Amino acid sequence: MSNAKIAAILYEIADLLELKGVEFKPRAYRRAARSIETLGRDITDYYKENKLEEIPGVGKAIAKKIREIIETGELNYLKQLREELPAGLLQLMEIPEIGPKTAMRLYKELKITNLHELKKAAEEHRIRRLKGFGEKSEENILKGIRIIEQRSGRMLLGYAYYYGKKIEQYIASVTKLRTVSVAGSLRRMKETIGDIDILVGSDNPSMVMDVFVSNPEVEEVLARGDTRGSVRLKDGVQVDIRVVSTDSYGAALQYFTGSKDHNIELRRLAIEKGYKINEYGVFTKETGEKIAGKTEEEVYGILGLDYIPPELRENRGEIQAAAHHQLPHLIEIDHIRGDFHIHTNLSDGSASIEEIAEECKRRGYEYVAITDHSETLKVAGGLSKEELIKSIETVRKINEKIDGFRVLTGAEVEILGDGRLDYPDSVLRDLDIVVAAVHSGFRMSRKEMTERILSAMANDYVTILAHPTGRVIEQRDPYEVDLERIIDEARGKGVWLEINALPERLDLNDVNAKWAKESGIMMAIGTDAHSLDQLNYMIFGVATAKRGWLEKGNVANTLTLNDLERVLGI
Ligand code: DGT
Ligand code: CA
Ligand code: CA
Repeated sequence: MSNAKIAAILYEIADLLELKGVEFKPRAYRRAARSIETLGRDITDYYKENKLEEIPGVGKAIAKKIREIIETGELNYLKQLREELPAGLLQLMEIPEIGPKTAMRLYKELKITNLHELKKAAEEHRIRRLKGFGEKSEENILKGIRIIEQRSGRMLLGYAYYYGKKIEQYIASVTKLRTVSVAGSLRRMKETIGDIDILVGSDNPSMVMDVFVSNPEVEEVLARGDTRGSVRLKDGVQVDIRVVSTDSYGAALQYFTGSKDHNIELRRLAIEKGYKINEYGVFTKETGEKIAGKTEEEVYGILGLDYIPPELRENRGEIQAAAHHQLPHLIEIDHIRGDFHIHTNLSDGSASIEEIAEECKRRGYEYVAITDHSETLKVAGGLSKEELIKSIETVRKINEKIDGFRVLTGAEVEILGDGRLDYPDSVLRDLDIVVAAVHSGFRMSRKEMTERILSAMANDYVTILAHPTGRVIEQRDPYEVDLERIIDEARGKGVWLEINALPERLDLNDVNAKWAKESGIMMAIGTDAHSLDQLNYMIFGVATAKRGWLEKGNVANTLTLNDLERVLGI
């Protein structure tokens, strides 16, 4: 049991007591926690020597608790406190605007129990309606949440992406340079991003740095050197920049794109071939002569490798494959001809079927499936049978008006607890696309959950299994499920597994998508869009597919409308 862990427990007690409105005690716990953190010696030594009470701030009561923690690894008192209040309330108090009293009010009046719910309430302007709150406090709360999201580690790809692109475009357009790119995990399109890295190739670095810090989005310049710098944007996002000479741009882009594991493997290969590789270029070991560095293609080429797309650079076999000219021909966004998962204003979305159809057509799609929620999911405006049948009629009328495009009828149908679907077969039969989904009862055993999903997949009308593992990134772990059996069933029944493109889902994820591909499964990307803007999430679905090594032929959205109609018999 480390000093840090024991201190953390005492801090948590302090916070919980504060929430409960207990006076004085929180301060005592914090004082003890702080002195344990900075003890400079292992606290278990004090324990063994029976000298815990010699630590500043540790009295009889706290010493007793520390002994319990060291002896049992747990603390009953903390358990009890935790049971009295939702754990997420503690996170609320990390926002400067929110003290214990406010946290309790948000809990009691708006039933907010964690940061996620707080964010939602602020975004939906429910907080400003509380007495004593206003628009300003709502804004401050949102700002506080963003900073915490930053601090607590990683941003969602869907969040970092727009900032990265904006800054990339700003620098490129002001400097007129073509050698400007995001790098790091963002260029690899990883599902979460630690910080945003920008790389610029230029022989005038001070000009580039001037442009970088002049971006109107910049709130604070954290560091500014000759060739590297760091800023914080107004929303709290941190961006790092490096400027390298143009003849090293390719080597630097390769190096700073990572991943680290990919780079380590590449360096090993370079050494094997008698070269040295770093962010400046590839050099011969003997004479130190530079033999590549201007472009990434050159760098990979000199090592005997085909060009490796950034999404694959995770050291999952891509270097081997590139050496043997066996890299996959990755799917691209331009291959996408339609979207299989959309919500309209008939359930909890904001756009009408017609607006969605027009927007999808404008994007060059050939089809879109309308998949509102089913009856049981009342919180999300699930459609009754009658409403669904009426919407099928609406779709038919739109299809009569619109040329060279087809709106597919569909539904995102709840998989009920016992594996039955939320509409009878007599209704499902009339739909072009049935997306089956689990939105409740996540806590089943692995066996129960697997059986539940398998029995839903056994229904002949199911086209797609939505977000197959149910995870929500950094909010909810995947439910317990035997994915191998799901994959087998999908292959046997011809059910497509979804790559749900919502930034907080990305489910299947990259690794599971690769597994499904290798198992011969067809996948379908669904944006799960609830507005026209969210149709853009297709980028993240495709990125996940690429990271899963998927080719055009592995993804149903690349089918032409004709082929799709033939495959589905619709
Ligand atoms: P992140 O920011 O945590 O989402 O992940 P990355 O991959 O963007 O990592 P970051 O920002 O620390 O560094 C950017 C890239 O720089 C990283 O992907 C690979 C390269 N890099 C950083 N440190 C090392 C290192 O120690 N060795 C090697 N070979 N490459 C490194
Ligand atoms: Ca990074
Ligand atoms: Ca970085």
